[in-house]
Amino acid sequence: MDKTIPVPFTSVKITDGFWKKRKELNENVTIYAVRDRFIDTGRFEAFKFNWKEGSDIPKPHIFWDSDVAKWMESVAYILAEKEDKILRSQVEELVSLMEINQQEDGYFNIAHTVVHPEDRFKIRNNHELYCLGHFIEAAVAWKESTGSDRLITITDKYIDLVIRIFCVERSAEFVTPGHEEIELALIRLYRLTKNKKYLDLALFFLNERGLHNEGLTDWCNSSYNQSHLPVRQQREAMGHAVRACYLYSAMADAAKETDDKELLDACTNIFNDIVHNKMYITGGIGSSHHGEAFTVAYDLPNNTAYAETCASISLMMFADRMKDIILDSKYADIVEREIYNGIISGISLDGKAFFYENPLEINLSDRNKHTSMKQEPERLPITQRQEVFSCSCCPPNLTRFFAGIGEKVFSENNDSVFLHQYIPCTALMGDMTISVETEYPVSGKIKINVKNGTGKYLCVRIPGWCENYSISESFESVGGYAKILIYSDEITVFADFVMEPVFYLCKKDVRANANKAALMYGPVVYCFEKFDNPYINHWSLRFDTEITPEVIYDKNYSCNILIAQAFEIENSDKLYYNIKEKKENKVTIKLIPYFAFANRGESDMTVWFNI
Ligand code: FUB
Ligand code: ZN
Repeated sequence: MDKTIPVPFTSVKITDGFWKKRKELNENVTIYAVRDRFIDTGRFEAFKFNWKEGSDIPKPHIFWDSDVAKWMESVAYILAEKEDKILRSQVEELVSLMEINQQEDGYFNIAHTVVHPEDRFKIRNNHELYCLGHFIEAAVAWKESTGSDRLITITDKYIDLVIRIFCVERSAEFVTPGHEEIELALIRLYRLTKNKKYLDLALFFLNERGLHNEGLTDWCNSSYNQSHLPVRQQREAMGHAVRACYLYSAMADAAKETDDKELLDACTNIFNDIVHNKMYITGGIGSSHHGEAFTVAYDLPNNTAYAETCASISLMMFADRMKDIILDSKYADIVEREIYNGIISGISLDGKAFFYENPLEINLSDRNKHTSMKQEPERLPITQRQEVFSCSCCPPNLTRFFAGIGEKVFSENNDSVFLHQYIPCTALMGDMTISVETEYPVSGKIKINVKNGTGKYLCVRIPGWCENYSISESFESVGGYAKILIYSDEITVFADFVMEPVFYLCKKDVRANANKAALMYGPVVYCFEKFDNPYINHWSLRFDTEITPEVIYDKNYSCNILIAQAFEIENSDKLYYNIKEKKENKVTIKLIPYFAFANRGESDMTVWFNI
């Protein structure tokens, strides 16, 4: 294994550009917007444990705890860079309520204490261990950011109870969690504390999965929560996409911590299955609403794409972990695909509203067409983002993603530092300081200054999309990275990963994309919105792939837009007509970054065009 360790968010300061704007929006708007919706819906109030049958406050839901935990984790990352007394005191207030309401034996779960205590550790899909996992992640981030142990103390006590009930007494009515998350969280806690009991519990849950005939219910097969096989025998991505990728992330972590090649082999096979067979060009995964799940290879419909925002975040997490175990730039390439497309399409440009599902095509005429019926037969994704959902897992997953993005930039080992994501920043690694300047993803020009790293190597990722590049220093190409010797106390490296609009085709097995192309510029996927092309139906176009689209910077998106050439078929008076009567007109089409769709009202949209 080629192991590296991510340079922590506490050591990386984002200084400029696309991500600085996104981070500031998160800190100034989104974190408050999500908090306010969580207050309105009763998620914060629930921490008072004061719900009773008949009371007029909202009834706590089984995984509200996790929504708030992710919000707390987000605040931890924010506080590492910038003091915010309001956010800090709100988290401290929640922690105080947790201290007060934690049960004597260590248990902490709101719904399973005040709503249905009789179900404690009885129903596998009830998310108790999932919620604990998110509290553990919040506890780790809170400790790393603020130095406070308060959340760690709470979660440690609860973990001791879980060890007793699940591993020693085996008195719970299931063996492994119905929604994975605690496994990766425990390994995070182990890495922070070096306390082996956390790693052992994570390994217990991983090793027991698939051995107990669990998971099969009246509504799902055991593969829904990846319990169909022991984890080391799994080769394909199956089931609920977020559950799956949280599990695969933990498997990668465990493989790394224990040098388990068999487990790593399962991870590499599953990763390849996802990216070769089951992933949208935007990085979206889990193509079906039914079970929020992976289906079969090449089933990637565009207009019904589920592609949950959390699922993209979870694949980014999996890929990001793999990049720290295997020296192959394809892993950081997927992180990049996610962060510029399938993750951030989940949030509006004003930072206040969210998509849970991220379709790749919208045809408004598909809605309300069954005029004689009360309900549409087909379920389609919503067309405008919402401020909150009854199941609101995605918004706080986004707040923690933006706040913690710094940790995705670098990783290091004894002799090298790896630059994976091109984000303007300064990072401190011991005595070494690295600063990155770039307008990425507007351009692929990067300036990297390294101080006090003499004798080490700087390895910069050569993006998978890039056909032409230059690097100012001599380098050796290793695993898709340019490996450059840092030969003096200060060196400055200039890299130019030439960005050009590129038309992409899709493997012919994907029926939805037959004879179609999508446009990318660097890592960014583009889309057509009728809003920009008001008199044109996207399905009546044929793109002229011989003419390279024009690239124009648009400050509304902090990104480029593309102007492409196409042919539009002329309409006919007749429903059916002889092909000899076919006429086409040249048209100019404006395309915007996919992540920015649905920010100006409802509109037809597509990522894939006829060619
Ligand atoms: O079940 C908890 C979260 O809600 C999942 O991770 C999401 O997919 C949604 O089901
Ligand atoms: Zn979600």
